[in-house]
Amino acid sequence: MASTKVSDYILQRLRDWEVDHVFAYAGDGINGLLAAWGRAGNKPKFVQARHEEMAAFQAVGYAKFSGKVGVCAATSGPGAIHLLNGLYDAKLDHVPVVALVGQTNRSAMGGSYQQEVDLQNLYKDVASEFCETAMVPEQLPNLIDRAVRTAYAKRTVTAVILPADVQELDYSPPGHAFKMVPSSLGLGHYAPVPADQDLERAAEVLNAGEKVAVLIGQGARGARAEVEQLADLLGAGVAKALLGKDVLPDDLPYVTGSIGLLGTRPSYELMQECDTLLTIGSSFPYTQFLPELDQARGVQIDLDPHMIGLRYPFEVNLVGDARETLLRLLPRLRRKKNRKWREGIEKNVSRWWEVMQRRAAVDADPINPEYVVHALDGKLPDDAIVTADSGSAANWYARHLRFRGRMRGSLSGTLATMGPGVPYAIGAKFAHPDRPAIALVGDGAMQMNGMMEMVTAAKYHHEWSDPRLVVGVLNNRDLNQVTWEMRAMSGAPQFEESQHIPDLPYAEIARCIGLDGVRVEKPEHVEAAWDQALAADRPFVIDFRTDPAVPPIPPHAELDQIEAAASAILHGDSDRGSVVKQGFKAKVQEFLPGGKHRSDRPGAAAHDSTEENK
Ligand SMILES: Cc1ncc(C[n+]2csc(CCOP(=O)(O)OP(=O)(O)O)c2C)c(N)n1
Ligand SMILES: [Mg+2]
Repeated sequence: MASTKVSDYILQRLRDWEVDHVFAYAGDGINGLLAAWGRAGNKPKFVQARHEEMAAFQAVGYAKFSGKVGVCAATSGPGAIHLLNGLYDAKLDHVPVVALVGQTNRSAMGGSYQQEVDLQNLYKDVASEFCETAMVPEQLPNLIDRAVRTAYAKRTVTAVILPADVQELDYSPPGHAFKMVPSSLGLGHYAPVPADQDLERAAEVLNAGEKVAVLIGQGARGARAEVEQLADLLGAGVAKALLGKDVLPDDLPYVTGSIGLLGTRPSYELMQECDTLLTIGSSFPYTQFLPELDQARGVQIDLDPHMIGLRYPFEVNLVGDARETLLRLLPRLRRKKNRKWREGIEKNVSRWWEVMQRRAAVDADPINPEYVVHALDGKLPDDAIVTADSGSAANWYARHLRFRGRMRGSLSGTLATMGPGVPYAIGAKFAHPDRPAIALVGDGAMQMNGMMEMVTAAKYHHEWSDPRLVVGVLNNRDLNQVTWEMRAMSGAPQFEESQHIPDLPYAEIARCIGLDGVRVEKPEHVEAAWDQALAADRPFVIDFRTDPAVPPIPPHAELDQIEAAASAILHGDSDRGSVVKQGFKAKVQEFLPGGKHRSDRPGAAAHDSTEENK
C-alpha cells in the first residue's frame, strides 16, 4: 500500500472535521494537495471558482448559510494574495473560515524565490487568531485541528501555510515524546451564561423602562422564540442590524426592519424615542442611529467579551449565549401593562410598508429599482436564500424584502466589499442544494465578479437538486451608490469618468454559457421575469434596466442631502432634470398617508406620526 503523504493526511483530517467542501483554485504551491485530492476521490469536494477571491467569498457564503466552517485553498504568492479580500469579509463579519495556502519549498524560503511572498506576515492580520506554517509532518493533526477549532470558537479566519515539499513528505504522527504536540478532534457544545447578579441588574433596567427598544444582530440567531417572548413581555419594538435581517421575521408587527443608513424609518424612530435599549448579538457600527448617549439605559448581550460594551454606554453588559441568557432573563421580566409604546411602533411599521409600496410605484426611466426588489418580495419562495451585493441593491434588499419563516439572507455587512453577491449565492447552493438562491447585484459588481462566477454556476448547477440560482442585475450603467454618496455628502457633481460603466448584455452572456436569462426594459415585464427565473431549470440572469436617478434616501431627515444633490445637478450633473424629479417624487411618498404632512425633524415622536393614520 502506498504511504500516506502529508497532503493525504490533511484531506483526511478535514473529512474527520466533517468538512464536505473546499472552495479553491489550483496552482503549483498546492500541487501536493491536488494530487491527494485525486487519490481521495475528491473528498472533501474541491469546488473550483474562477478566482481565489471568489473561492473565499464562496467559503464565506457557505459558512454563513450552513453554520459550518468554510474552507478555502489557494496556491502560494498570487493565489494567497487573491484570497485576502474574501478572508477579510469573513473576519469582519465574524464568520468561521479556514484558509489553506501553499508556499514555496522550505529550501527556497528566504531566497526571494519565484512566487515567494512572506505569507506569515501577509496573513498575520487577517488570520490574527491562528496562522501557522507546517514545517514537519508531526505538526499535523495539530495545525488543522487548531485552525478549524479556533475558526469556530472565535468565529474568525485562520490559516495554515503549507510549503510545497512538506505536502509531499510521508506523514508521520506526533509521538509520545518531548516537544511533540498530539491533538484531538471536536469542539463540544458550550453556551456561556452571565452570572445571576448581572441578570438581576439587567432585569431591573428592563423592568424600569417604559419604552424599550431591542436591537438584534446575527448573534441572536438561535434565540428567535426567546426574542419574541421578550418583545411581547416588554411591549418592545425590535430593529435588526443587516446581518440579523433573517433572525426575526418581518411579518411580526413590532419588527421595525433594518437599522442604519440602509434602514427603515420606524427603526430610526424606535431608537430616537426609546428610554431603554437592549442589544442582542450585534456590533452594529453606526452609533448615530442608536439613542442619544444620555437618552436610554442600556443592556447588551453578547457572546464575545471582546465585543461587549462597544458602541453605547451600556449599564449592564451580559456576556453569554443569546438563547441561554434570554432563557434566564425572561422569568425575571414583568409584563408591561401599558401597551401604548408598542401600539405606536406597530402603527409606524404598517405605515412604513405602505410608504415602501408607494415608493416602489413611483415612475422611473425605464424601471424603478425599488419596484424590481419590491416585486420580488411577494414572490420569494418560503425557503429562499437571498444575497445582496454592496451598492444600491443593499438598500432595496434591506428595506423592501420582508423575510418570513425560514428564509435566509446575507451580504458583506462589515467590510461592505463589492463582489460577494453571486459567489455567496454559489456558496449557499453548496450548503443547501435543495433551496433556491437569489442574488441582487449591481451592474458594477456583476462586471467586477458576478459575471465570471456565472461560469462556476454553469459548471456545477447539474449537481444541485434545486437548480435555481437567480441573479437580478440592477443595470443602471452607473456605480450608483457612490454617485449618490458624492451628491449627498459633498454636493459634488457626478464625475462621469469614475461613475459611468459600460452596458453589457448580462442575460445574453448567461445564455451563451448554457444558462438562461432575459433583459427587462419595461416595468410591466418585471413580475413575469421573476416568475420565469423562479420557474427555471437552471441558473437565470435577469438584466433589469433600472434608473440611476432613483435616490437611496436614508431613513432620517434628508431634505438637506437632497438639496446638496440638487446643487450638484445644477453644477452640471449629467442626470440633472431626472434626478431632481426622482428625488422629490420618492421623498414625497413619506408625507402622503392620509394626505397629511408629518414632521421630518429627526426625533419626531414615534407615536406622533401614527396619529395621522387615524
Ligand atoms: C471592492 C470595492 N470597491 C469599491 C467599493 C465602493 N463602492 C461601494 S458601492 C459601489 C458602487 C457599486 O456599483 P454597482 O455594483 O453598479 O451598484 P449600484 O450602486 O450602481 O446599484 C462602489 C464603487 C466597494 N465597496 N468595494
Ligand atoms: Mg450600477
